[in-house]
Amino acid sequence: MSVPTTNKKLIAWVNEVAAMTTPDQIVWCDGSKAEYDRLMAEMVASGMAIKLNEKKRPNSFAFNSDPSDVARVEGRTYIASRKQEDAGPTNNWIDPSALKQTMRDLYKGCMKGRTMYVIPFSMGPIGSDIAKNAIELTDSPYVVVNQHIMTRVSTEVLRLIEKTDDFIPCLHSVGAPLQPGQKDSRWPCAPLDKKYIAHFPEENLIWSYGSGYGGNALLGKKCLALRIASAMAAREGWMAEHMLILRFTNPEGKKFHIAAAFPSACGKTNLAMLQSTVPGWKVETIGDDIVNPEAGFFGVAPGTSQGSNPMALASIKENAIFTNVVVTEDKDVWWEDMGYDCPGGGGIDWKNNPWKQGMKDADGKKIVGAHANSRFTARAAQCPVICKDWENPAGVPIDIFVFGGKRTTTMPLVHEAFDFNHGIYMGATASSEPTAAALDLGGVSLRFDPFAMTPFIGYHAGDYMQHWFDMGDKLGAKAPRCFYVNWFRKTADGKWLWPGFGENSRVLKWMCDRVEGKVGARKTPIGLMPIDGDLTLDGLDISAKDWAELMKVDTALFKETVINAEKYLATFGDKLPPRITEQLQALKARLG
Ligand code: GTP
Ligand code: SPV
Ligand code: MN
Repeated sequence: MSVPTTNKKLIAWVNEVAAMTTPDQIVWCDGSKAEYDRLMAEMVASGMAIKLNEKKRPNSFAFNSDPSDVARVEGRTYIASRKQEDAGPTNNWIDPSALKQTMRDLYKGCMKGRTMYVIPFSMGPIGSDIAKNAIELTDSPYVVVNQHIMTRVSTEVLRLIEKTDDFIPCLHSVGAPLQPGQKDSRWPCAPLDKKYIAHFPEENLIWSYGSGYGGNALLGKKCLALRIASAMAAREGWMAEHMLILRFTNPEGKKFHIAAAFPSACGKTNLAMLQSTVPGWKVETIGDDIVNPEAGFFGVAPGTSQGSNPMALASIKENAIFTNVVVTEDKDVWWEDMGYDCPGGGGIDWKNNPWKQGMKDADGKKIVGAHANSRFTARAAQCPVICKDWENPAGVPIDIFVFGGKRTTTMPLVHEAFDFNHGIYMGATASSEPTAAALDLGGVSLRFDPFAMTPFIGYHAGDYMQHWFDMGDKLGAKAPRCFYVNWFRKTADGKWLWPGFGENSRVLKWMCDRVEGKVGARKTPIGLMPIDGDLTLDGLDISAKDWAELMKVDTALFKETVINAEKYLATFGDKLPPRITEQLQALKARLG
């Protein structure tokens, strides 16, 4: 294949990587439908992909990963800044030259027997001033088809690179070379101790080895748009955040833009596509994971149902990719809590084994059909409530920041920050119980996850917090209002206290009413909270007792969280912004 670019830097890098990884051939991708169809046909032929029922799920495909390769691997993710202190306490660090040497040894000959794809892609609308041009080199055709959906893959990106002589290089290999005649596995990957998801922030360089799954392999997502971008943003004075964005329009037509940072698998996709239950108020989706350069959704499948997220279901009616779900007998997809029993009673489970719903293992434990972190990939444009401004290069003005996480105790349904600096403290001390999106966290029961960015801050988390204060100072009165929510409070006997999902619109409306000054608030030690009656519960079946529980600030419990926060923040050493300490002391004083 001839080389479709004149950019010397790009050609030299592709040649250098090819010399190191020795693929059988190099294919330059163009992002066309023909390319997508060809790769899918090849993967169906090789057994890697299952073509789904054309009538039930047109132009859609299912994949099963290797059981060892099912989620991001935070323990194998590195920020290799020149100085260790620049990576900070929340990141793994290896000296960049040492890491490069280790990885070069792994990369040597690693694409043998495979094709190396050169994917020109843009994070953000192609050509926008704030979009980033990048190239992913990968030996995974699964990555190519996913990138077609998640990013803008196009030869136009090559033209821009020729003009600017600038791109972000992203190198990826599944780390499974093939010997002559060796049969490929269905999902090639390397063992955990050979996996490296490496970032070199001073060079805007990404090297990933050994995993084919999600954020480990679709390098535009967490690696580029969060880890590398957050480091660039701090240098250049902008922000890269793990947030959904939605537009909430009231009956008078006034639009509010809300950005919410929840940790992985804590409900960003749900909130981004919420079906408002407040009469006259309407939600439109702008993005579901990252502010906001993506072209698609890589969403958690289990739990996605007509009841919990009808707009996500509508987005995956066709042209979708499913990874690690159940493939039913009639070749459709199914997962736990999809809202109905598995049609036909079973199918092929995420491990590619025959499976029946209700099956139990030797210990009597239910065998799930879909992995808890199984995902769908779908174009954002297929979402029925996608906002017409979702690709507007000018962006949208954010009115409200929401922070939160999964807390079955302690955190009330909603509270508001006294001011932006207090909001930063709220975001900085957000905490969550672990989810299936990162399984290698050990047995921790609670994790502090500042701004839902712990696994994604590409530099020192203390500097990152200071960057929030600097941005707040720059924005002044234009800084968004800040709120903290918790949809996940449970009763002592384990039932959800709040119905959640569409009903969360009631909480969003209260926030908008606050912004407009339409309602007052009660001052509590932790922040401002709704005056009874302002957050409408009309038509909801919530007892006064449950409501009181949802709104309760248990001072003793909260003090415990503050003590833990103080311990956690102490790990930032002298990089902890003084204003965080001030907020912490003020909160302690208010709690008494
Ligand atoms: P990443 O894509 O991993 O960054 O995560 P995400 O935040 O987009 O996750 P997603 O929206 O897919 O979260 C799904 C999980 O959150 C499922 O377990 C849902 O059941 C749960 N969830 C979302 N909203 C609610 C809610 O309002 N109430 C309750 N109880 N659970 C919710
Ligand atoms: C997350 O884990 O926050 C995700 C999924 O959005 S992944 O892209 O795999 O990181
Ligand atoms: Mn995410």
